[in-house]
Amino acid sequence: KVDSRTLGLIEKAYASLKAENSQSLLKKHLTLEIFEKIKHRITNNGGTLLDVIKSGVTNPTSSVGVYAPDAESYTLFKDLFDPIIEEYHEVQGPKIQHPPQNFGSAYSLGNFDDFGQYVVSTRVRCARNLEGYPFNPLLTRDQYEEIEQDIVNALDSLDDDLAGYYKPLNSFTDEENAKLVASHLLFKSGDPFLEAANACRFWPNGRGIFLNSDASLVVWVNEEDQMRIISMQSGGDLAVVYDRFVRAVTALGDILPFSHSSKLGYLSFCPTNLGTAVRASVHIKLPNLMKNSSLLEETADKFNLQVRGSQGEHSEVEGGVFDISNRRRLGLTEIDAMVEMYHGVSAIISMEQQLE
Ligand code: ADP
Ligand code: CIR
Repeated sequence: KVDSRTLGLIEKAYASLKAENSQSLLKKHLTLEIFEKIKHRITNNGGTLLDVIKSGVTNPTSSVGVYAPDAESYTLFKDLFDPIIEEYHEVQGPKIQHPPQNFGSAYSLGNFDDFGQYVVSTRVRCARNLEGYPFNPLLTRDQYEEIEQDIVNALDSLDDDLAGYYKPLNSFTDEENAKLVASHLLFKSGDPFLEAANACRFWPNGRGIFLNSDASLVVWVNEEDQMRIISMQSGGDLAVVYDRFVRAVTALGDILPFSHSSKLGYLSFCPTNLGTAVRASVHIKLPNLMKNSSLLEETADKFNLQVRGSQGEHSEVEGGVFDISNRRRLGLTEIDAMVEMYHGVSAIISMEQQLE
């Protein structure tokens, strides 16, 4: 059971959640009944309901609002997590299920846009965490550095086009850092959602990025998740980007023990990234649809796509560049998530062309 001081903070957080105006899934699903049932609970690593809800309570603009301090929290606090997972991933059927991993064949996907008219660049990423460690808010500085070292050792074994080098975040000057963020290779510092979730302790220590020689394979270490494995390049050749992604994830998975559960698939800090943990996105220019944002939103929704801004989540659309990706990651296989995105983005491109 949580100590009385923490319980006081949990009660206070709940009261402020109830008082604030928020569209978050946290606010919607943390009913008084569920709150009373789970507020005393604590995981073996010391994770509490405060760790789960603090980001959403501190940031009323959250769309989701919860994070898991460790793998066990997904079971201990499932009365809150399950309805959020069901709604975000549009889980069909009476219970949450996730199929076994299936990367399928990259060549069931194609190239969006051979003439480079719409698609600026294509990116496929997944989240991975290491078995045996909790997530951000419960990690010690030593554990961050241990995880970093284990990942760097594994990255060292990548060869051919995947081979590259690791750079710790604390080795970058402010200018280098800003340049890498602007070119979409590096994560931002100071994300208010992560900060409130206690995910930025000891920053920038234990954090960094790996880049292969042409920056088409990027690995983020100890940001939101312990690993984000990213394949990206300019243009719209989704098949090539996905093929590289699958080769990198498979090679790293042969060495590193990824945190996984049969019900939820790959385990991640944010419940939106469970399951396949895959987000496949294009940066895309849609001048006609831009003039009709409700039509774009409606179409994206119909194809289970999510629209983000030009600098990622919670950013604005700049220069007419949208980030469009699959929204569901759990309850379908990797290749199904990719095909869903491929069909949806292709449909959006056709619609844009019809508006000419
Ligand atoms: P994540 O993809 O890791 O969930 P974000 O939405 O914050 O998180 O995006 C991370 C970075 O990746 C941002 O700089 C974003 O602009 C960039 N990005 C996303 N999709 C693409 C793409 N198709 N091409 C280039 N950069 C991209
Ligand atoms: C939020 O709740 O808005 C942030 N904690 C981020 C949630 C992840 N969002 C998403 O759609 N993948």
